[in-house]
Amino acid sequence: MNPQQVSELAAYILQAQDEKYEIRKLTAEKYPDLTIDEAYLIQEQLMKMRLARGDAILGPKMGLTSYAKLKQMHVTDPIYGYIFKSMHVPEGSTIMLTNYIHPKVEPEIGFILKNELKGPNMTKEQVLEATEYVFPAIEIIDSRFENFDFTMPDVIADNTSASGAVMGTTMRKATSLDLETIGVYLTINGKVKTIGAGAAVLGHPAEAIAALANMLAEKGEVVEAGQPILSGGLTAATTIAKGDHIAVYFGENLGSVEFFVAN
Ligand code: OOG
Ligand code: MG
Repeated sequence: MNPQQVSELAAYILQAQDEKYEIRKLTAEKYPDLTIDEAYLIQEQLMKMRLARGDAILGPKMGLTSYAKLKQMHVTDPIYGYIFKSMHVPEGSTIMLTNYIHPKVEPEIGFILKNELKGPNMTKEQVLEATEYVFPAIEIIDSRFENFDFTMPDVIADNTSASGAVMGTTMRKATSLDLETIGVYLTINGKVKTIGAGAAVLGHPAEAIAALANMLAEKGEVVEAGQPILSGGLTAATTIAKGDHIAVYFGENLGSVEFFVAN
């Protein structure tokens, strides 16, 4: 794949994201053999295009880190992408469905590091040592592909369906919680839709941050301190609709997060 093809595909995805319409997945027609490495090049190009127009990176995210997510999306491995400033949804605020294509929500545990993390061979223990706080979050994902259907390279090129992040204001020391047994449930209009526990994410959510550091190390990059990092959906994702009130509740005093969808 040459640089011009990478740019064309990034522009194709970005336009769908900007104008809120579904596109055919890249592997459906012209690029059935798209590789994971090529897909990350497209993601990187997409990122450059966003930065060039004044957007900024809020922090990295891991995706497809739980069995529930892998099974729901029919894929096999964790991936990473980036949450941008333009995707930030203030806690308790109301979003417009027209700003999305077919959004879904998932409960996540966020991390903020006090020290940068440099792979390879990063361990969960090293992640916990480097963690300043964990916080509760809801990610809004919105695949640009028809029917939310994609292969691994497609979803990587599409910046892991990143579309919105609602970050809770509760900040806890990671070492003060049991992040394996911590429970979580997500409600829509007061009805419980999904339930999970911290261990759903790679056995321990800090493993997702270690995996991020180890993947970034292949490119000579680090996980920076001070940025919010999402460790991946703890449960399958849930579709949202007009008028919904979405809330996520964590155990261990990690608190809750909520937002609304306008009518
Ligand atoms: C890909 C993004 C996955 C997560 O937390 O697992 C993700 C998708 O499911 O569309 O963000
Ligand atoms: Mg997610």
